[in-house]
This record gives sequence, C-alpha cells and structure tokens, in this order.
Amino acid sequence: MTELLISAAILTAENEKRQRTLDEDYQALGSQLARRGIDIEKIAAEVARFAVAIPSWGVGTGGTRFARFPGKGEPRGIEEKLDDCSVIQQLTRSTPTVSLHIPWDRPKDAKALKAHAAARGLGFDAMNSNTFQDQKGQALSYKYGSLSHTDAATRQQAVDHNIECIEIGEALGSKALSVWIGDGSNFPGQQHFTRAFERYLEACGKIYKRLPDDWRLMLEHKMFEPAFYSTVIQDWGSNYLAAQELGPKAWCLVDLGHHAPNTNIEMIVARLIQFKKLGGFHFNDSKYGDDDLDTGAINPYQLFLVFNELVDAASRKAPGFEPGYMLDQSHNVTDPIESLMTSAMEVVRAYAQALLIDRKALEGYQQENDALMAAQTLKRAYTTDVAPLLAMVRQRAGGAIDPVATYRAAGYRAQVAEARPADPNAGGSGIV
Ligand SMILES: [Mn+2]
Repeated sequence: MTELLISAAILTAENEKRQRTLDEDYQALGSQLARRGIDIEKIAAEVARFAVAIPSWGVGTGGTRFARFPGKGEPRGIEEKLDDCSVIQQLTRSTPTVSLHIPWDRPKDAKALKAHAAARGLGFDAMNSNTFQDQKGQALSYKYGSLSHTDAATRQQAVDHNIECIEIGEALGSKALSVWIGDGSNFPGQQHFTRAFERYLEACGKIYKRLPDDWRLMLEHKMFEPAFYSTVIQDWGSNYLAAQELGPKAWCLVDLGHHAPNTNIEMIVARLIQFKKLGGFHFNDSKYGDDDLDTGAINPYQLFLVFNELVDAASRKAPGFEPGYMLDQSHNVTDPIESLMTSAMEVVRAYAQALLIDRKALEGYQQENDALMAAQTLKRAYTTDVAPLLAMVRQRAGGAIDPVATYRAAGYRAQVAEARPADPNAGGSGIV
C-alpha cells in the first residue's frame, strides 16, 4: 500500500473544484482534434505511459557559485528527498522514479531505502557518480581531474567510486550509471588534449567492464565549467566517440544546458538516434549557459522540436531507440517541488504536442520542398493547447488537475518546515 503524503481528501476537494471545467475543455479539445483526424483518447493513452525521472538533488534549493539561499523545510537526507519526490509523483503522475547522486545519497542500508521508496510509490532511475568535487577524508584530490587525471592512482580512485555507484544501484534496482566529469583545463597548454582523452577512455573502460549486461553507461558531455578553456568530453562529438570506443552498453546523454547558445540541439538528437547512441536526456532550460533553469521556462519551442525528433524516431521504430528521461535543474528562487512539478508537466506537454504533428503531411511537404507548409505543420501542433489533455491524464491516474494549486492548498511546505529544522548543509547544488 502506497503511503501518500498529500491527503486524499484535499486532493479530491481540489479536483472537484476543477472537474466540470476540465470535462468541458477536454471535450472541446477532443472535437478540435477529431476534425484533424486525431483520436484524443489514443493521445491520452500515450501520454499516460510517459515518465520522466526526478533528480534527488533537485528537491533541495540549488545555488550559484556566489551563494545558496536555502528554503524552508529542505530535505535533510535521502529519505526526506524521496518523500518530496513522492509528492511530485502523487500530484503529477509522470515521475515514478528518482535518480540518486553518490556520495550525497549514499544509503546506510540500500534494502531499507528501496523499501522506503517503494512505500512512497517510487523506483530508482540512473545512478550518478561524483568525481567533480572532493569529499571529506578522500585520499586523492580531483582538483586537476578524475577519470582523465595525469596520476594513475587518482584515476583508479575515480574508477572505484563509479564501481561503488554501480553496486549501490544494483541493490536499489537501478539499470544505468550516468557519468559526468568536470575534467578539463583552464589555460591553453595546460593539458594535452589527446593524452587526456586517452586516459579518460582507459579509465571509463574499467567502469564499463564492471557494468552489468542489462545496464547502460550514460556519458554526459558539457562544453565548459568548471574547466573554462577545454573540457575532456566537451560536446556530442567527443561523447559519441567515447561511447563508440567503449561498446554497445555506452550511450550519449544530452543535457539541454550543456551546449553553446543557439546550438541546434534537436539536430544533435537526430544524429545520435540515427547512429544508435542516444541514451537519454537531462531536461532543463537555458538563456546563457548551463543555467539549469526550469524546463520550458525559456525556450519551450526548442523542447518541442526535440520531442518532434523523439516521436518521429518512435513512430518509425528506429533501432536502438529507447532513451531515458530525467530533469536536471537547479532551483534558486522557487519552491523546488513546485518547479519540478511544473517542469515535469512541461516535458509531458512537449511530448503531447509532438504526438499531434501530422507526420504524413510533414513528409509530403519535405519531399516537395514546401518549407513554409512544413514549418506550419510543426507550428500547428505546437500551438495546440493540450493543457486539458494533460490534466485529464493526471486526474484519471489519481493525480491533481492543478498540481501546484493542490500542493499549496495541502500546506505541505509549511508542514515539513516544522518537521525539518533548517540545516545549512542540506540539499545538493544541482550543478551538473
Ligand atoms: Mn546534467
């Protein structure tokens, strides 16, 4: 029996306030889509199956390199992080798994943690290793790199840490390890590009060797930061080369914030799908760099265009296409639960909109080189207000018609603020 943290009475009362309007809007949208030859119930069934994972570090207030301004009632450990994640899942019904970060979330007892998550209706997504900062008591420093460090013992320490992440993940039921390293250089000449990449590949090979057969190694590229001149896995090209070198269990992970401004990310996605290396996503939004803003907050059209590629690949059953979806954001000025619920809904919205694209018509316009109508075909799907569809799917699955309003009405933040006295060290920084 799942223990839900938002009371059923409040959820029901909040939904009842909105049910009639929703029924009307859903019916109107259904009629509109029917005129376009689309069965709303078929789209609703697809949307109901969609899931995006929550990063454990997302439920704490993030920060910048200048400061962190903690919020009230922040989770003080992994169990409380899971509690907050369960609220997001209870109300949105699209986030059934949580992605852990080691050592921030290292469990004292993995079996007990798995049981705690299951009691809250949650499972575990990819494990995330951390060799971009030093931990208390750590023998060797990552100041000058980890998996690509010039010193073999430091590289081995980073390999051992990643293997520990796999072992914890095995106990929790995870099936993937995501690896992002901060390795790189801050000055021209500081690092030999080729040797650093060779060292990285050799170290990653050791992790790969320990990876269970039904697991995926997800490699995450990032253009810059904390290394500001060069980064070892700086873009999708290096990422693809690494995944190719390592073998079939290695995949490329695309974090939307890890590219130069105005990069055509949807095209990168298409390339990785074509060459069977698209492992998954870290969703967030960006204005200038790796801003880690809420997904869809800045450029929802880009998100839609990414999903256009994903739905296209699924519709033609592209071989090897089975990406994992996760949010990866840093919440500085909002309640993290509200941001994560809103972002999960934005991801589902982009997916639902992409399902509405008339692919046959689009293909025809592409074949005839009718640029205007091809672009309009995408716009027609994008400008369709699918909000009633998303709300109906949530409500039917036991979630909230309006998750943020329901969350506020339930007073969850005030309750946990009392139960969890402020701890300045709590929560992750959400910087990857
Ligand atoms: Mn990321």
